[in-house]
Amino acid sequence: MSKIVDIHTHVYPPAYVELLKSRTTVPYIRVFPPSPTARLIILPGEDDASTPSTSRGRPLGAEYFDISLKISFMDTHGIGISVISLANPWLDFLPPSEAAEAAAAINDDIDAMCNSYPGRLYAFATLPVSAGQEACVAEVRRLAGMRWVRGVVLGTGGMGSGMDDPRLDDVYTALGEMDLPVFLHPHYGLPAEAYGPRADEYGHVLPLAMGFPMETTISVARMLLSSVFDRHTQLTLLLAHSGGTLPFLAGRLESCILHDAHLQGTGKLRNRRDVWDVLKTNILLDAVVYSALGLRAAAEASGADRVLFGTDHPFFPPLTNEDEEDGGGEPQWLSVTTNYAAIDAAFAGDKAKSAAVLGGNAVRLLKLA
Ligand code: 5CU
Repeated sequence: MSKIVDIHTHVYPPAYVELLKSRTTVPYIRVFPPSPTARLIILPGEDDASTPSTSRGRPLGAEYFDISLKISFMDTHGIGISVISLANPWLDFLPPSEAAEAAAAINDDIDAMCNSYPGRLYAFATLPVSAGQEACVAEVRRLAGMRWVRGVVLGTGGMGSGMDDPRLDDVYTALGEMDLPVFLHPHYGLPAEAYGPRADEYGHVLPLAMGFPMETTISVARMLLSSVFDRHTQLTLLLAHSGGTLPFLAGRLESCILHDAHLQGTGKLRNRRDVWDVLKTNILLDAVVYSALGLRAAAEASGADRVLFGTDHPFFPPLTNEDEEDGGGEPQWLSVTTNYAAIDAAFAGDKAKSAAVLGGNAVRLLKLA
């Protein structure tokens, strides 16, 4: 049987945890006495003292930084290989003068983690985005010497001005030349007003379920509108959460482009490749969408040979252990079993497609093993 590969699975290396502990504003780690539990506060808007405690970050368990717990999690869920990445907000917030050194240290740490479990862990590296294009290109070139690195993770902010920022051109060229995909991941969500009044009564649901996917969708739409994929035909983008809403909205995006007098008048998009072409050529989608319907849309948009299983570990842990059926061993995470069930249902009867999404696509596309 082919291996299951998890390409959406995060880690905060211990040095990053120390960095967050040393800070006093978001992103940071702090306790809220009288509770002794350290909480990880990373999302914009999460640090409002008037909100209920569940909105104030999440408890920081060892699963966020202890790589041996990643391996236990993999074993519990039958996952053979994980491609680990630093979680949000990466190094987006660092002063430019600190970013290059921090990125190199974190990438070395993550590569060493992979090396301690040879063949079970690979990595998407981090770039010193606040330090600018030269620093990013230099780090991309340095990644060539790292045995386990298979791409880079970037937030939708890019180098601070979005993924359609022309200053990213040299970075995209370097990544394309080295055949390193960008794992594009949301963090910032939508402006708070978009969630409307009383949003803080609803925990993290609106930013995570609605904000994250829309953020990714808008980011890729901007790349398409600014001809990034026409200039960088070698660039591969792996989109978190099955592309947000891109598979569903691709037709509308294409139609709006064709009907936009201003855009057409600029002539910039005259020789552009259409949205469908880019989806099937430059874009990979993870399978972290928790439904057969969402997965079918992803497979229809980019091809079942371009959809890759993921878990989002260590986020979305079980809230209780009550679901544990046999009362022994580690509990299965609902967030993972839901994704397995969705893959089963989406490709019912087509074992080859299920196996490809569960691992075969990742092994082939990321050259694992
Ligand atoms: O639960 C969360 O806040 C998150 C997050 O911040 N990043 C992520 O990748 N998944 C869930």
